[in-house]
Amino acid sequence: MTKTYKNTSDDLTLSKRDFLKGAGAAAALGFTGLPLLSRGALAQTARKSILSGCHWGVFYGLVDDGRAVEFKPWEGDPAPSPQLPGIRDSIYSESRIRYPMVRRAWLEQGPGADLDGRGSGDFVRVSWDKAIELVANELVRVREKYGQQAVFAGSYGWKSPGKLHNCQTLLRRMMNLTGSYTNSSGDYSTGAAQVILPYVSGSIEVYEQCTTWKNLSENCELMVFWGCNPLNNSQISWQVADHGAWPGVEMLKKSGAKVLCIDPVRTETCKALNGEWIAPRPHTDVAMMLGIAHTLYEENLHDEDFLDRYTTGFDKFLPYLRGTSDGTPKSADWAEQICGVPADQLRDLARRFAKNRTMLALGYSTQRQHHGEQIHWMLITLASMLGQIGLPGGGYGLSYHYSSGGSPTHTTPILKAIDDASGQKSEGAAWLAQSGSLSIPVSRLVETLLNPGKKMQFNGHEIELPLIKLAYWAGGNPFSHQQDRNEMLRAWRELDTFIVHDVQWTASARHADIVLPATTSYERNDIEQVGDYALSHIVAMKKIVDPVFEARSDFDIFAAIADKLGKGYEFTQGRDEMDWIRGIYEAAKIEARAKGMEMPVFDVFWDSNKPLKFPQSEAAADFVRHADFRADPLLNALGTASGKFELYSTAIEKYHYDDCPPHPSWIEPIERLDGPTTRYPLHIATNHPQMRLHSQLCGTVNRKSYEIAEREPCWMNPKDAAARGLSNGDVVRVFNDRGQILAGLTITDEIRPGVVRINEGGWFDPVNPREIGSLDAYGDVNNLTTGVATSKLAQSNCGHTGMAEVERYEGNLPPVTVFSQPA
Ligand code: PGD
Repeated sequence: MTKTYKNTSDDLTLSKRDFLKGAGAAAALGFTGLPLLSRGALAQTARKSILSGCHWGVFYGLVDDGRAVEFKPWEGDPAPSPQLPGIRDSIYSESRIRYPMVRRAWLEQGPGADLDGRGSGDFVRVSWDKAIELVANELVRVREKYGQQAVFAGSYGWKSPGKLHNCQTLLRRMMNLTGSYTNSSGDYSTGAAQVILPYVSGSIEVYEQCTTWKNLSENCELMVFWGCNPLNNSQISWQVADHGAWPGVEMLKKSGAKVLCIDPVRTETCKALNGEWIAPRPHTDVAMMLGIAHTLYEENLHDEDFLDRYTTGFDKFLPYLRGTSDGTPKSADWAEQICGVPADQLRDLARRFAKNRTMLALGYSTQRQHHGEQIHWMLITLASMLGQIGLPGGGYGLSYHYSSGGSPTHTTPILKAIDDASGQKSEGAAWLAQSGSLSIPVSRLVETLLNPGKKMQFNGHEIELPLIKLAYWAGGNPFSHQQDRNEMLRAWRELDTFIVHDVQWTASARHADIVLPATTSYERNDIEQVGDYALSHIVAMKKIVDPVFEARSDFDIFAAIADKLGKGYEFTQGRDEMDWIRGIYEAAKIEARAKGMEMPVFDVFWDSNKPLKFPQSEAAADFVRHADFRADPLLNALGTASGKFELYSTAIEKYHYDDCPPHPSWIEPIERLDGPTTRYPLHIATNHPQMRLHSQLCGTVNRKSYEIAEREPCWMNPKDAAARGLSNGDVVRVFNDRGQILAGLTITDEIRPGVVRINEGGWFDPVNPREIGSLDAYGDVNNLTTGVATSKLAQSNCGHTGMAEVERYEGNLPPVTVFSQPA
């Protein structure tokens, strides 16, 4: 049955009339307030207001005389991101890439020339025709000389949303049509968890929907945010953000549920909910959880029925927990020595968790650490012992902090994106992108460049690291996201050629040999869904202004390269931008009809200047994670071998990995605060920033809201500052054996003593780019973090693992140069 839904002024809603009478009739009958920007209206107004959207939400671009003057939030956004001014500025800022550029030595002397000179800014402007020819010829040269695998196109990054202009899919589409390449698997966000969780709960789980905020507000008595900060991180989504976390947190606040925040930093969420703050030593949460689990068991507070019915392997985990297998009971007293939280408090937590309907909400940063696989496994073990998984308001949730997980899912068709021409499904998530001649774990490129031919264990099998001579990046910033910048610089010298498409002169673009200027999403048309979990609307990501300087869309760039290599038609299929977008919409329209809904015809949707809203069922509003499994564990068995939560994995046991045992375990990381082998006194927390998305928008006006003495801020507890004689606003040198950066000091008691916070995503700005280990003038924290992998199982990144020392910088202050055009 086709449903009719009420229109509101903020969004375009589904209508039966539209189905029956077609586009013209629908427009004539008019949805209330439709369209804000009819073609007639456009002609009459000098200032245009054009609906669009991006990672940060749905917004309007206000345009005067062809220039975007403001980005204004859409009326339906419950919590617009404060980052909007920077989004507008990303079109015009001083760090915008204007023209195709080639590194002079590479252009004049050929691939591989003067490798130390990468990053020194000596570029030559070339025409688009010349740039396309250089790229096409170099692809052919490298493939012929070294083999297809020598081209790396596993390009990882947060790019921009949009079902057409997904630059990573487009890169791989061009590569697949013209040959092959080495790909990457996994992602930097949840690389450890997404590999171990299929063994534990039968799916990657980290990106699954959580029990809704509404359900929490009605049923949860104790909400535990464990390294989990929705009110910062849900500003952005992989698609277009819906910001449902804000009303969600508000509901929780009104419900009066008790809130506990376990985090080295007192987060925005903790402050907004007036939560109780417990700050363990970073990287010791597994020990803390074990101490709580031990108390649950010793005080008989665990749920044996749940463990029997819904899990396997508790009997094999128990000897470890009780210490009968290794002589060390994982008691609260034992845990206190490691995590620094008093044993009595841990015992009290165990009792409170058991007594109340408790939701354990875990964030991703806790697994972006050495041995990061253990924590999600241990959390599920703890939640299993509490026996509340699948009950309203209880259990665990792994994405409350991400893309507004817990914001109820709407009934909607799923937009089908352009594909990578591999014949495999690879749209959307990076870990599904498996096309290419072979694939390496995403954070292992540096290791691969330094060790071609080396054999590596990865998730139960052996891979051989390929020889790579050309790396091609679009939509990512490896000189921001990869750990241990100086090791990376050494590795990059193994490459003959590094090609980057970007919008901004990021450190990656600066270290490239060929740099191609891409359009921002505001200079092209696209289509996307709102909310990774909510899926509440389909929104036209409309072009707000014409491309500036010589920027071209990645679609056009890759189409031109494919054409040069004889595959132009195969790449575009003879369709232009709007043909593709219309096709994507039409396919969704057919799917919607099969679900009993009728979407307006494309032109009505596109011209309405409103997002198209989809309905939400009562069941979705009250969704409880794993309720179906709890109700019927046979019919709704999990995807594990046993169909239950596996607290001991016989599959992992067979791998015999010394760094990933077959049950959740506390294993000392290579370095941590007060750790046995640690050489530096301060742990570096590399949180996600509040006023940019990773490194995106670092080159914009938003920086003015947080920079200190023009540098990235470094948070420090007053006790640590006093011990070093430091004052607020000092420029400090933060250093360890791996690297050194400058930063601006903020002294605050919202961080635990012994921990400093420098957000990830600051742009790398070496004072002497030719020198490995040079001081970074701005403050890219990945100079300081370790490049080791989490373990042989996931081979993921440890972006939060790193210890350092901080001192006042007494030398002449080097200027920050990374936000201007290269010399
Ligand atoms: P972004 O800054 O989003 O960082 O790493 P990622 O590489 O994703 O980079 C995206 C780049 O794409 C930007 O330079 C942007 O300008 C460009 N871009 C955007 N749209 C387009 C487009 O349409 N076309 C082209 N050609 N380019 C475009 C993020 C990664 O960092 C992630 S996901 C995580 S979770 C990790 N987090 C941490 C961490 O917590 N701590 C540390 N120490 N390190 C981390 N690294 C990881």
